[in-house]
Amino acid sequence: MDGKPVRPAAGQILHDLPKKNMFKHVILLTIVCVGVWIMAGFPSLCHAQGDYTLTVSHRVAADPGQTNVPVYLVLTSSSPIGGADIFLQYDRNLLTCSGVTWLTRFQYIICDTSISGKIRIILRRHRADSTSLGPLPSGTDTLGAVKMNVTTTDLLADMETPIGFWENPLTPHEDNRLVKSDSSFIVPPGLTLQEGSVLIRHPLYGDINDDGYPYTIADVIFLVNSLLGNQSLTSRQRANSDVNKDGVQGSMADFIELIKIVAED
Ligand SMILES: [Ca+2]
Ligand SMILES: [Ca+2]
Repeated sequence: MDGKPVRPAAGQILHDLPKKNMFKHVILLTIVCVGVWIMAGFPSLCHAQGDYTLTVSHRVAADPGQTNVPVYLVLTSSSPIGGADIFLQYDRNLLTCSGVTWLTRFQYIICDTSISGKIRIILRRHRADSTSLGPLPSGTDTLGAVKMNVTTTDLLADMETPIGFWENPLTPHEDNRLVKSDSSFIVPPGLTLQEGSVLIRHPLYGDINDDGYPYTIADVIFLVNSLLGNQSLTSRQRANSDVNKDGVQGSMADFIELIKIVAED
């Protein structure tokens, strides 16, 4: 009445206090709930969209001249998969594809290795007129292995050569893709493609018995026994036996070159 602000009674303050605290608690609870949703709910939302990866074996060690070196194709998927289209490319000057073996069953397989440096693969778990093989369950499967023959050329040092995924600019769709059980496709970036490689180890020429010491009497004896058919060589020993570096391993010409160098020492 006298114009002064009316101070709330002590009882009124005590009555308002729980309401204010409750308001704060509601805001706090909302923040916590949103945080929990982001931490727990959002990742599951990503998972629902799917995690799909095609991986080629990385740094597969091989020797010059080695044949049928397996380079594995691995599929990881977060939902069932009915098939895959894969287009690989590699350096045809260093590697040659000698074939493909399958470790996962498919009813329909096309594997075209006729173009040097390219491998085109089409895999389907079941034909349109058959349902005897269901889709691959989610998880990780080794689909198969591309087998590679390695050049015998002297590369002067260790060399890692990639085996990657290729997209043909002339095809109207992605060449690398997965087929879901509802016949829809999963393509990059939804599908991660991890390229692999072969690591070609440089030989220690002249070290036929692979003991770390080249051009010794023991190496001569080892190569003689190999030429006589009494000694089989590992891929490393065969690579080391190309003493004259002409790309022909363990030949009579290599033996003559080996004798010459050992005699000079
Ligand atoms: Ca040796
Ligand atoms: Ca040779």
